[in-house]
Amino acid sequence: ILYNRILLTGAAGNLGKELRPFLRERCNKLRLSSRRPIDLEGDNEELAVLDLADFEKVLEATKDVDAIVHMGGTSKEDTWNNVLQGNIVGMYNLFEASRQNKVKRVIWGSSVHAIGYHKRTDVLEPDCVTKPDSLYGVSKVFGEGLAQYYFDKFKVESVSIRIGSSFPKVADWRMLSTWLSFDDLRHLVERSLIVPKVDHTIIFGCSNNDQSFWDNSKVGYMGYKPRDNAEDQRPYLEENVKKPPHDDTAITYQGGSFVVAGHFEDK
Ligand code: 15L
Repeated sequence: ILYNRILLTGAAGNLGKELRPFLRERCNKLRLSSRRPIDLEGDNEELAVLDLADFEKVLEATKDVDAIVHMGGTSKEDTWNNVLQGNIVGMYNLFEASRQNKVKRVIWGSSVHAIGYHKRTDVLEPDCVTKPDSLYGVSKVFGEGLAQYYFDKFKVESVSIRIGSSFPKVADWRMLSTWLSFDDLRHLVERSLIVPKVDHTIIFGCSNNDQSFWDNSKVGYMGYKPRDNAEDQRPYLEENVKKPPHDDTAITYQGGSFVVAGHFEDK
């Protein structure tokens, strides 16, 4: 047991679902937040149905919480209003509520899209210059800034995991560099919960990929030792997925297709 009560946001999302059973075993109470009601599974689960943009609800859901694993919000490029409500207002609400309720630590899913306009030939460290590739990426840069601010001023600790591509399998050629297996994701979240002092740490969320764009050696104190390697799935790509042309914008940059996606107008 790592903490008495953990709040998992985005509990019904792709990564929330992968983390839920694992977190359930590491706390006395796992509070799940989701925009829509979901069925409870373990007998130590409880539910908070809420929209992250609603501060009062977020304040209530963070009461008596020791740590937050925040996987909620918008997970792709979207209209400005959806990005604003889900990832900017939502992120502010979560940190402000954490300060008021004295939550010790927030671990959350930042993204490769915070640095997506770096070329794939660059090797990045966690303290590199940010280069968002979308409004979604801008919202992740905001989140990282907010996390740093709440640590510096209020000592709310946090880990911003810049998640690459966390999917069951390596599905395209870019993922040879960006893939994060679910096992490695769980290991990284566990390290983020366990390490005694994280201040505000930014760490790249990727497996031990031969073709990685990222170097986590400056945050070695996190003890993150990914075991999977996207390279093992190259045969699947060779057989099933067409190689993109070398001058494709979407493969020039680390953010892949997000550099060409959008810009969506609000309806
Ligand atoms: C992300 O940030 C998305 O949430 C995810 O669905 C993938 O698109 C990933 O980035 C990626 O770039 O592979």
